[in-house]
Amino acid sequence: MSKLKILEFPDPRLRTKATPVVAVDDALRVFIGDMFETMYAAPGIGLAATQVDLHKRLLVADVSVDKDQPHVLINPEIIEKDGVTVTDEGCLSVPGYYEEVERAEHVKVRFLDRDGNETELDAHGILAVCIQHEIDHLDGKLFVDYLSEAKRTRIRKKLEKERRQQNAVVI
Ligand code: GNR
Ligand code: NI
Repeated sequence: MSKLKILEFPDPRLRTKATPVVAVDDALRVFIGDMFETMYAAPGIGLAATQVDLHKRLLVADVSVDKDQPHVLINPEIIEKDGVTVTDEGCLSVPGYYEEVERAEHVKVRFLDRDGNETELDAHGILAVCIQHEIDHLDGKLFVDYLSEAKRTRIRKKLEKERRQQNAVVI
């Protein structure tokens, strides 16, 4: 297994619309293992393939306290959603920033599991929020897109400045 590099806002690759997975094979399962290693190490509760520069419709999530309830969603489709919940969201691709975002409280999602079998999941609360956040990544969308342009620009400038300072250290 290997830990993957997570792309950070405003990297333009995060704006790529991912295309459907066509084969759930051993190579994909190795990559899924790498995504879990990357997500747990970060640590995060979800990770979309887009964030690790694979532009395929694939996400992993584990919102459990003991990190023992892994979910793999391949080609996920939200087929029902209802209710409203507001969460202080963060993102591994927008490190250090947390802002309130409104999303559906419940989603029913249809997807292929890691064996390629079609499955449905009823998700509520933080798992529902996480799945919506990850599917947004697969569509090239970030949680900062729900904020005002002023807030998004402030976050972008601060992250760009941090990046410049980090790069200066290693010269
Ligand atoms: O680790 C994460 N925490 C989180 C908290 C609130 C709402 C969404 C998330 S997802 C995030 C990991 C991540 O960036 N996934 O794309
Ligand atoms: Ni994210």
